Amino acid sequence: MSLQTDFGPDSGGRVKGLVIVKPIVYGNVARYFGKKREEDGHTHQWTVYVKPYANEDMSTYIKKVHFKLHESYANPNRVVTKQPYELTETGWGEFEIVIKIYFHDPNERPVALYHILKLFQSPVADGAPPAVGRALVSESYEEIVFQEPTQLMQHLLNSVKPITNGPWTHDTDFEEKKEKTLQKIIAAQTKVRSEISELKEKLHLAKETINKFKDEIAKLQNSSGGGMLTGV
Ligand code: SLL
Repeated sequence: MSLQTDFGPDSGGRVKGLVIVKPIVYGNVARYFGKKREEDGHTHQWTVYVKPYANEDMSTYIKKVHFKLHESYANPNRVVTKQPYELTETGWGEFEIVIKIYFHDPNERPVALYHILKLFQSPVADGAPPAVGRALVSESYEEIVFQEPTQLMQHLLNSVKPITNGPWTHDTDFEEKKEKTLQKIIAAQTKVRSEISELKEKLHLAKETINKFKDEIAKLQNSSGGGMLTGV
């Protein structure tokens, strides 16, 4: 790549204080065959993927993506060098897939993501009825954070172009998820605050009671001239 040589072996050196964040979505979709396949016992077709959260062509800065599958697969190390960064397979079981993203800049360390391949619908998925005739989706939002990238990487990250001119959507409504998560955090905060103030109130009462008893004891000790308590 001529650009790489333009910037020299150190890719132009690191840009001090610069942070560039690239939001991504990774995960899998899966579809049940409807029955177990005779020849190999496979039950599902699935696709594991990494895609940009925004409508951006990641091939500008991504060199390749490695998908490391379960050892039961013939050649578990699969490399995808072109967009879309995805891999389709069939199988019968769930397992962890290691997704490793390599960048064009050799000075930028690869990033690893861990995804549990999901084939089977959870019994209660957010109270929603099981998806019938529809592919199951299990995906996550993540951000690749480039801390002080090199000049080359800065150049590549800032020259991304859109992939499509059409609409750009995801199976998961991450905005809604974000809002719901935020509401949950606020509700938890409110609960913790009220529990703290309840406990403080209890502590205050307990201290008051202790002081009352201390006073009583002191009074009794004074009135009995410091001798034994004789009972009231
Ligand atoms: C399980 N721990 O027992 C997991 C392993 C492995 C899934 C799941 C192999 C397909 C093939 C396949 O689906 N492996 O190449 O025949 O659930």
